[in-house]
Amino acid sequence: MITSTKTVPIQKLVEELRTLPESAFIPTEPLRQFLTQMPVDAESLAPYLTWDRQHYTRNLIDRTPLYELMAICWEVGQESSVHNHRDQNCWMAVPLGRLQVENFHLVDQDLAAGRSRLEPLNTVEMNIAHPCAVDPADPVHRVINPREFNQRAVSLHVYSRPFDTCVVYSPEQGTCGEIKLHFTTEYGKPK
Ligand code: 2CO
Ligand code: FE2
Repeated sequence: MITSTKTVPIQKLVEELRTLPESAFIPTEPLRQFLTQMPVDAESLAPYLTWDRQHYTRNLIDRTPLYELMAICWEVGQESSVHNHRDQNCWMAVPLGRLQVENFHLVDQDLAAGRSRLEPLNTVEMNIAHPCAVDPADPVHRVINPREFNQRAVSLHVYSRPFDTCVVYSPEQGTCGEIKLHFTTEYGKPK
């Protein structure tokens, strides 16, 4: 059986997120289900979509003290570093294309010494029907738009609370370090 859910404009998702109390951002499953029931119409994201052959772009849509919402644009073959989310919860929905999330277990890390050990856990696919939440118990991951998918992708990220730094890891070299995160556009305007 084919089931379809009507898409909503991004403004509708923003309105809904803004009604949520702090407690709605603590367990991950209810908000993941909420995103499943509210797939966003990719056309409504037009003001927030920017593309760069060198790096995925980060485009801020909304921010409150509780959460931030951004659109991330992935050219074919682009991927993020392996990274954490600073102990903040994260939900990702994919209004356009398909993406993989590769999850890792952090065995140990010494940030001051720049050393870490990671073990691969699993890889899951996200698409319009399947949003995902980062597992707070194993939050280290990378997002990949595999070359073989052969299409651009856009993901919507809800982070609660907002964060602007993260730790990036090299699983091969056993290194890690802190980086600052930057937006390409904010509220539809170049930064
Ligand atoms: N967390 C990365 C970022 O905010 C994107 S990878 O998926 O969460 O740049
Ligand atoms: Fe991430």
